[in-house]
Amino acid sequence: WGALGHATVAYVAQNYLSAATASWAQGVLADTSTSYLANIASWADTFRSTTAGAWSAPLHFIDAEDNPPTSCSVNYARDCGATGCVVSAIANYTQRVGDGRLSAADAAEALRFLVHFVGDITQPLHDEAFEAGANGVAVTFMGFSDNLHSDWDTFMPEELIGGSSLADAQSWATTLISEIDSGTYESTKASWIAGDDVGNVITTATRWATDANALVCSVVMPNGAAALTAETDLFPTYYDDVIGTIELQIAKGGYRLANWLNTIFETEV
Ligand code: DCM
Ligand code: DCM
Ligand code: DCM
Ligand code: ZN
Ligand code: ZN
Repeated sequence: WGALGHATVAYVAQNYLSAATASWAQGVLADTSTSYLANIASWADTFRSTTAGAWSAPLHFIDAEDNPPTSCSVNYARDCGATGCVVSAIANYTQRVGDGRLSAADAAEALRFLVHFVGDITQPLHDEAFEAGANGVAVTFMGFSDNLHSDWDTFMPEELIGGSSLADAQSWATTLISEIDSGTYESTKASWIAGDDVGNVITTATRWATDANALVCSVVMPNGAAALTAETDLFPTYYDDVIGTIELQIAKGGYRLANWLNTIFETEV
């Protein structure tokens, strides 16, 4: 996701953190503001673009070597490369953030990475190898010639919300929280976190990746990528078809992140 998506995941998560987990996270991050998770949600994207942080670029995704739209799947042994992937990164930083022996700087870094990667893993194209997560799928959206990945990460969410500031993210999060509490997602939210186990992170995060990867076949490119490249403009028909899934995945990421951090705090810190 882009900055808007990551900050929205963070604000949704903040709403569901226990008071004790929130205090712990504020202490780790040395930020007692009301945007303590949102403020750091995109740090990992800034870091990976630096020379010192280039090693972390593969940790934002898992390149599932499947065959969309015919067949979607994630296989950790097949798909997580030697340099790591979003699943192994979530395992690493889940362990590190609960490890009291780390320096304050390393603990803060672990939490910044974890907040970001639990967001990225819900973006279907971060769980797909085809054309590097569809970065190589040329499309037109709102008159711009861009690629399908950037439309999912950034331009379709921004079209929905009308901006990418923290205030925009907070406003989107408020809407999603009300859908989680008493709306569209009320009856399915339990399934988003069912079986999540901080003691079996690879299994848990592979399930998260598999859930999002399935959407590549069913929602992102149900008729293949060439059909999208051939569209005159993805707006409005394709956008209307997929924007509900984008909202679902952002809500899911935030709700899952909160449960994950609450559980880490209760069981490991
Ligand atoms: N590091 C990491 N994951 C690990 C071990 C280290 O991301 N399992 C990172 C944290 C620091 C850097 O590597 O950015 C150096 O770590 P250390 O503090 O262990 O020297
Ligand atoms: N990305 C991905 N899968 C890949 C390569 C990249 O999901 N195989 C993501 C990471 C960024 C975006 O695509 O969110 C752009 O990556 P880059 O700047 O490395 O092209
Ligand atoms: N952009 C894009 N696809 C869109 C909207 C914008 O590729 N649907 C690109 C064009 C510019 C950059 O994003 O390179 C910033 O656009 P803007 O000035 O519209 O924010
Ligand atoms: Zn991306
Ligand atoms: Zn990322």
